[in-house]
Amino acid sequence: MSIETQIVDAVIVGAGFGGMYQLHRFRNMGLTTRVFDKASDVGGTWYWNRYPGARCDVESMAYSYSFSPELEQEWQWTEKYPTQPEILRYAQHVADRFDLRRDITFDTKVLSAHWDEGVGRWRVKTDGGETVEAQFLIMATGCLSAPKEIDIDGAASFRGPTYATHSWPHEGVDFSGQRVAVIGTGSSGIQTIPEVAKQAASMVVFQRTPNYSMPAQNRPLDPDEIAAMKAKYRDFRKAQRESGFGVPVPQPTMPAGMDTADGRQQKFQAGWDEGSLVAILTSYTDTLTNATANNYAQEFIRDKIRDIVDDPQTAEDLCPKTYPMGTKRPCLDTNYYATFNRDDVELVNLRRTPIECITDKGVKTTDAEYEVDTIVYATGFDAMTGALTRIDIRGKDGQSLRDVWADGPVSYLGLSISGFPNLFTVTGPSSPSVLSNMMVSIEQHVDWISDCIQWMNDQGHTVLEATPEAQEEWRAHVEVQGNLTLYPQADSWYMGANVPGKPRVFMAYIGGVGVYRVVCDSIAAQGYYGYVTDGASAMAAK
Ligand code: NA7
Repeated sequence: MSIETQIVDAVIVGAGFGGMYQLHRFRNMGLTTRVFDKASDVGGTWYWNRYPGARCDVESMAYSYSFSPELEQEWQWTEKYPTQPEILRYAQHVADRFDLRRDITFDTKVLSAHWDEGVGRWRVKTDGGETVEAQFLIMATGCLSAPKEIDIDGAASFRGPTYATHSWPHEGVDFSGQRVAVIGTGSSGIQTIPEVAKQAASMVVFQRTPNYSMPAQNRPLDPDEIAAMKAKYRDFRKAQRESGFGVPVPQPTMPAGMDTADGRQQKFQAGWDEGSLVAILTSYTDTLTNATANNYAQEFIRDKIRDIVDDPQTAEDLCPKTYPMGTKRPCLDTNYYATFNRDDVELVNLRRTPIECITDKGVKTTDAEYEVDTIVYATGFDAMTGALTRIDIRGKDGQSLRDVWADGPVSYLGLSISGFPNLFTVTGPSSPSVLSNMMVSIEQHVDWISDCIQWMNDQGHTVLEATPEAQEEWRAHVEVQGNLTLYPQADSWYMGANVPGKPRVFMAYIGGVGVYRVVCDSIAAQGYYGYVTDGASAMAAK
């Protein structure tokens, strides 16, 4: 049976926080919209990443939508840092409150999206056999949503159950009495290791690169502080939008080298006690740009690790030494380092003894075979580009996004790609995205995209495309900005370095969300500088 092709104004791929807000905006603009998501409900990253200990590293009252003051006032967060179940409940509440689900098709993957120049529409095909045509295509597919494939030999031969942090079973996992291996010590590993260790009979943690982590200092929220924030929410939101990371923090006043050793110790200690991802990074003006300044912060964290961890060799193995602090995503934890003081937890340093393969019984390194009952993979994502290139996206002249990005992603503002008309990426590569509070970046992108489409409709334009020249101008700017920092020195997922064969490109804009917003607003105010549009005569295409 063939299903008739539906024609709508917009297709949105993804029903996480980006896709949900975009749908809400489009509805208010009167656009007919279809949203597709492979999950069975809203929530995006928070739908999938249900591993024990999963929590946001941005404070709950800051990691929430600002577009509805009523929503802001009625929702009650319970902890300083929200857990995954609480964030998912929030997403579900938003879906209910704004009646979003009626335009979202769940359990459905978008397989391809091809631009049809003749009619000026995207032809979108799903694994449900449906074809939808849309004037606009919005990719709200998330920055960390395409899991990295397991690149360890023999993974399929293990006879016990395996779990991946990025797609955790909804019913949870009981690790009681189990010998558990955890592979990966990024943010997901660092959050889940202490929780699983509490349950398991024993645990072996396989660490390739140690991370800089700080205690989250999480705690229940006090009713008075909730009320105080709700009273000043409008001002707080403004400060978020104008900040660097989407989290208002005091501006640093001096380079680290100009402070005394005691002064530095006090500032770093204050950041450590505060339990904030950016506090130590923003203690000085040059922590992310000057190797010596960065080393002060590194040493502070390494000393903390040595203080917390009893066994000197384990402590040294947990100390990151091969890249500047902050250039791989730093982590917040709850009892991560102290977990290695448990008699039933062992750390294996894969730099000394690399994994050779997974066997039927467990994990084999160059030194030993570790027999376990269960393996947990916390091995990360094909970040920033994976969710986009895994869909067969073809723009003008049939050119494929995979080919266009073969040497690394290029994009105008992280919003548009030359050669791909009427396609917008929410928090795409070369926008601040992962270097910011995602909620702030998502709302800014969705608002900008919505305003742009409104402008097109008002002007009678039906097609808009970034020029190659403007895209190159932005690409070069992002590269220059990145090269002023220490970020390119790390083998991070920001650089694509975690996925074998992926081109090495710094994929985020480091100028800060406040500056970036000014740039985007200026581009809009100039009649969308860097874009070409069709004339009013092309209205017939719709
Ligand atoms: P990350 O941060 O990419 O961490 C993945 C971890 O898995 C990291 O420690 C990797 O070591 C390790 N890894 C990956 N592949 C292997 C293999 N083959 N062998 C051993 N170890 C491996 O992903 P997360 O899910 O923790 O966090 C992603 C983001 O989500 C996080 O930054 C937050 O923004 C939210 P490596 O460092 O590559 O040596």
